[in-house]
Order: sequence, then C-alpha cells, then structure tokens
Amino acid sequence: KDLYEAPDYYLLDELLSEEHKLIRSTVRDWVKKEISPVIEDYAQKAEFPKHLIKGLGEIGAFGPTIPVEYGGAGLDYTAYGIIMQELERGDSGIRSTASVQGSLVMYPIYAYGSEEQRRKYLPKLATGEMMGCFGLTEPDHGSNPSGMVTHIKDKGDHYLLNGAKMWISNAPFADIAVVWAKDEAGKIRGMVVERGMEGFSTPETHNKWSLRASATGELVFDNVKVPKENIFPEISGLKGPLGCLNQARYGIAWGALGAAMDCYDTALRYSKERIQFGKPIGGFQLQQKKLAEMITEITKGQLLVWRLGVLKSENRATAEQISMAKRNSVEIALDIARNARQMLGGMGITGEYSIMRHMMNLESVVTYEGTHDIHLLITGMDVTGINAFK
Ligand code: TGC
Ligand code: FAD
Repeated sequence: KDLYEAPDYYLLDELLSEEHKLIRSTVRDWVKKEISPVIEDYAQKAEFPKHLIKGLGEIGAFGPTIPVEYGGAGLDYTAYGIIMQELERGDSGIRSTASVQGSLVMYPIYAYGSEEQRRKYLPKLATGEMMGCFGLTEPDHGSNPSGMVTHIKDKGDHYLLNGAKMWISNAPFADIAVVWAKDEAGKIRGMVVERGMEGFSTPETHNKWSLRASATGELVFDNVKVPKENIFPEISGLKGPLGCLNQARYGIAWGALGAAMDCYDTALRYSKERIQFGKPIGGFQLQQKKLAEMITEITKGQLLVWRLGVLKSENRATAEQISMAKRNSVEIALDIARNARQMLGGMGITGEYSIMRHMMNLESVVTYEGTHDIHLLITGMDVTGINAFK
C-alpha cells in the first residue's frame, strides 16, 4: 500500500489548482524515492544527507516564490506550503534545509538586497550550487533577538564584524551566511558573510537528539572584514530578520502538518494490521479515539493553512496569523506523534517506523522560529492590545 496516502477528509483537494496538485505529486514522489529509503540511517548517524541538495534544487524546493528571473519558480504561497508539507512528511530536518535556504537566505537577499547581490547569489542558491544559513540567535539572545551583541564597526571601505551566533541550521556546510548584527548606532543590519572570509568559522553542534539529519552549528566572527557591498541596503531594525521569519514560519505551519500526516498514516495502517486479544487494535475504542482526534486536528490544521496561503499570496496575511498557524500545526503534530508512537507499542520506539524520529524532530520545530510560548504571547498581544514582552 502507498505509504504516502494523503488524508483529505474534507475534500480540500478541490481548493487546490491543477498546478498545486502536480507540484504535490512531484515532491511526494521525490520524497518517497529519495528521502524515505535513507533518512532513518542518516538520522541514526546524525549526518545531513548532502547528496539530496541537488535534487532539492531540481524539484524547486529552494525559493519557489522567488521570481523566475532570479532562478526561483515564481509560484504562489500555497504551492510553497505544499512543498514544505511534502518535504516534512519525509523529515523535518530536510524541510529545515529548504526553509532556511528559501525563506531565510534567498528571501532577504531578494527583498532587502541590492540588484548586484540578487544577481550574484540568487540563481546559485536556487539550484543548490550555493548553500546558505541564517544567523540571528546568539548564546544569550534567543527569544529576545533585539538584545543581540554581535556588532559591526565602520572601517571605511568595509565593516569589522565581531560576535557569535548559535543553533544555526546548515551552518557547518553553508557557503554563505545571512547575518544580523548591530551597527555603531545600535541599529540591526543584515549582511552576507562568505565562507573563506578571514576570522569566520562554523563549528558544528553535536549530540542533538532532535533534527539529527540536519546539520546545526555556530557562526563565530573574529574581526571579519565584511565589504560594504555585502550589507543589505534596504533594511535596518529588527523588522528585517522578523520579516524573514514570517516567510519561514509560514512554511513550517504547512510542514509540521506533513509530519503529522505521516504519523497518522503510519498509526492507522498499523492499527488495522496489529492483532491483540483476537482483533485488530484499531477495533478498540481507545485506539479509535486517538485516530479520530488525529484526523480531526489534521483537517482543522489543513483548513487553517490553506486559508493562510490564500491570504499570503494576496499579501494580506498578518504576522500574527502566521504565528497562530505555526503554533497550532506544531502543537497538533507533536500530540499526534506522541499518540501515534504509543499506538505502535514497542515497535513505535524503533527506527523501523518514522514516528519517533518525527516526534524528536518536532521538539526542535516547537522551539525554533519562535517558541510555542512566544507565538502564544504574540496572539495574546494581538487580541488584548497589551504587550507581555515589555
Ligand atoms: P518589537 O518591538 O515588537 O518589534 C520590533 C520591530 O519589528 C517589527 N516586527 C515585525 N516585522 C515583521 N514581521 C514580524 N513578525 C514582526 N514582529 C515585529 C515591529 O513592527 C517593529 O518594527 P519598527 O519599525 O517599529 O522597528 O520587538 P521585540 O524586541 O519586542 O520582540 C518581539 C518578539 C518577541 C515577538 C520577537 O523578538 C520574536 O519573534 N522572537 C522570537 C525569535 C525567533 O523567532 N527567532 C528565530 C531565529 S531563526 C530560526 O529559528 C531558524 S530555524 C530554521 C529551520 O531550521 O527551519
Ligand atoms: P530562550 O529564549 O532562552 O527560551 C527558554 C524558554 O523561556 C522557552 O521555553 C521560552 O518559550 C521561554 N521564554 C522566553 N521568553 C519568554 C517570555 N517573554 N515569556 C514567557 N516565556 C519565555 N536560530 C537562528 O538564528 N538560525 C537558525 O538557523 C536556527 N536553527 C535552529 C535549529 C535548531 C535545531 C534549534 C534547536 C534552534 C535553532 N535556532 C536557530 C534557534 C532558535 O530560534 C532558538 O532556539 C529559539 O528562538 C529559542 O531561543 P533559546 O533557545 O535561546 O531559548
């Protein structure tokens, strides 16, 4: 039986265009052929499957909404969401690599960069010939990036960059890093730092129990000379990096549903095959309750992200709506993963099935791109008009 059957309880396919469905089946087939057979092994080895980069570029997973003239596919946001959903059915770490490349590296270069920066970097990033990472979080400033201490000093024809970033996806192998640092006036500026610049290093972070098939590292800047042409001319302030996060959080809202769907599919199939007390465990009310709640939450989540996609394509989605969807999708995906794992009994803890890997991955997804608490407080602020952060 097809491992990648899609739950579509409310006939939501009718809300998608033919192009959306074609993109979905292309990415789904690719995930099934290229990710599923190898991902467990890479996760167990705690290694990023670098050989997948070329294929990710070929299926258009890097910057699908970026205009064609810069190497993107010029697709709408529903298409982007669908791609993230299908990748994350495979593994959150692979979706992470695509999120970072498209939303956190290509998007700022496209939205805030000079024409020269766009032409220099975007086409190569779209194919995966060049890979990027995004440095916002610091050891002492995670949820509160405005407190960052990484800084630049004006030295005439270049800036001198000092400081460190932590928990950076793709850092160990990235060719370039989009880095956020304060200038002498305390304004946050964005810039492209290239591997090979003297004083720039990217030590890898080891011993993760989550996102094991994704490479995470630090960015260390020790008097790095950043040419002035590498600074984004069009943006300053925290709204620069937060604008990129809107893009990535949107993709995660779809992506986490993909992980949830894979856990649900697996548990449903298992429940029909596993016999205890003389009948399939799916025949017991307790297991049916779990499955019924999973499909209900997936369906509600699908409706939410579909509507958000329409609003985003029309440039009407607010950052607060994106926060709600990211938080909801990850929360239900984690619940579904935990329940699905229990439904598989002992088999659920093995690498024979994808559920435990999804469950561990989702512990990062619920933390990065704004923690569960931060997104709740964003909604709280929006509905009360009172800022709980200050
Ligand atoms: P605040 O004073 O509220 O705002 C400062 C300026 O930013 C503007 N702004 C936004 N702009 C665009 N999009 C948003 N979502 C925005 N939210 C706020 C705001 O209008 C203001 O503009 P201006 O013109 O007045 O200067 O800022 P605050 O310091 O109080 O912080 C607010 C808070 C807590 C919501 C924000 O700091 C936050 O979102 N924190 C969470 C940090 C976070 O998400 N980090 C993620 C790091 S990257 C990552 O995790 C990648 S994982 C990738 C992967 O592997 O998939
Ligand atoms: P903290 O901010 O120290 O939070 C600790 C706890 O306190 C959390 O539960 C939080 O919700 C809570 N808390 C904080 N403030 C408040 C408050 N005001 N009210 C109530 N509770 C609060 N960052 C990047 O820049 N680029 C990347 O590519 C990237 N990739 C990542 C990959 C992985 C695998 C991981 C785990 C993280 C990654 N991050 C990345 C960092 C991520 O964005 C941060 O971990 C996240 O923003 C939280 O910051 P923190 O870990 O410092 O936790």
